[in-house]
Amino acid sequence: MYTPPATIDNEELVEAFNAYVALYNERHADEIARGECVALEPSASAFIEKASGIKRRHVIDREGILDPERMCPSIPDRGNDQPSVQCDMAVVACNEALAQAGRTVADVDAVIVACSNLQRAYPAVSIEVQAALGIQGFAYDMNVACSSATFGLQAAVNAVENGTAKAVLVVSPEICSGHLNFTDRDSHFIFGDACTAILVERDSDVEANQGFDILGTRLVTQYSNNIRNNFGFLNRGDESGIGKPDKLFIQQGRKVFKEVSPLVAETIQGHLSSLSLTPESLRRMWLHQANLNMNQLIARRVLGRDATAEEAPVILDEYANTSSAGSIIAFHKHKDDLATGDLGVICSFGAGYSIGSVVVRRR
Ligand code: CO8
Repeated sequence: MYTPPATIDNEELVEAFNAYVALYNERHADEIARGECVALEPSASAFIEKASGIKRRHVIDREGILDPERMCPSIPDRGNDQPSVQCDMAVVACNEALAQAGRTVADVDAVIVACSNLQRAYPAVSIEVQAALGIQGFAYDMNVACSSATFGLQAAVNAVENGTAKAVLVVSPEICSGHLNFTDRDSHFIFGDACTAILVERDSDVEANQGFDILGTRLVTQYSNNIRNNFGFLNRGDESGIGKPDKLFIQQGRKVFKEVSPLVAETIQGHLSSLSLTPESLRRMWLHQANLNMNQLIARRVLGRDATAEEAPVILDEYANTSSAGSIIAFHKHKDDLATGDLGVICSFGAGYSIGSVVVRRR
């Protein structure tokens, strides 16, 4: 994985948010007094940690986010002859994945960039990453929001199984700070930035005791407007909508929590059962990292009891929600203690709604 070096803890984020709120309320004092405008309310770090489990987040840029006059990352535009920000992140993560697998770029013939937001429409970021790494073959981008990485894993498994590729890099450069509304009290604390990469190869190409077998993948989608972002190429067709909150991340957090949690638990249970496995046989669940309470509820529903921190590890405190990278970061940081034959499930969930379950076994 690639982790941006800069971090923002809850106290720093709340201090900047509350300075923005004071400025806003001061500047709109007359309209607020006349009842034409609603005064903004301050945020609180104690609420953030209790409601979400998040303590800090890594970000591409701190200064812009913490500037009460700006409230968004400051990421300078780059010329077309420079690598894009997402390409830079992806190359670091891919090189680490290859080194861990004992492979070189010559062993890889496909790249899938799977993430929530791409920094441009075209050319595909994945093709830029492919060129930057020097990989022969093909590449494409895909987006299924928080489930991009697990859906990307299934696409990679399909390619390896049907022979269109022999080894596929699935890379998720998530710059969530780019589309988070840092002036929205309900969600300003939710996201962080990171990039993960996974190498998927044919079973016969992997040495004994190396990596994980993918026993199966299961994808589920169900349409919902409860997590939405209307930013897109048609925005300029109606200038009145430009800059409105719906052109960034918006959600009905409570509804998401209530609707998605049971769906995720059912998906994992159904997936395990289709593989003739039981929840008791799981050594670990690497769940999507959006909300600590949500993960505890899902793990409890799957296992029929509370999960230990070892059974359902949490990286939210350090990284916040990194969209599709979250469950893969949990996997990356909490996989080395597994013994040959140990079973686990990587499970993402998020906008769409979309759920991706990947059952793996330590080789
Ligand atoms: N500080 C202090 N108080 C606050 C704050 C704040 N910052 N925000 C809200 N409050 C108050 C509210 O006003 C409310 O007060 P009252 O009870 O008096 O009305 C009280 O706290 C409770 O508010 P909520 O009901 O909103 O709080 P919740 O307990 O529901 O917690 C969460 C909010 C943390 C957002 C929670 O609902 C949650 O995490 N839900 C799950 C959401 C989820 O998993 N979403 C997944 C989205 S991620 C995804 O799919 C990827 C999308 C693509 C990536 C986008 C990148 C930007």
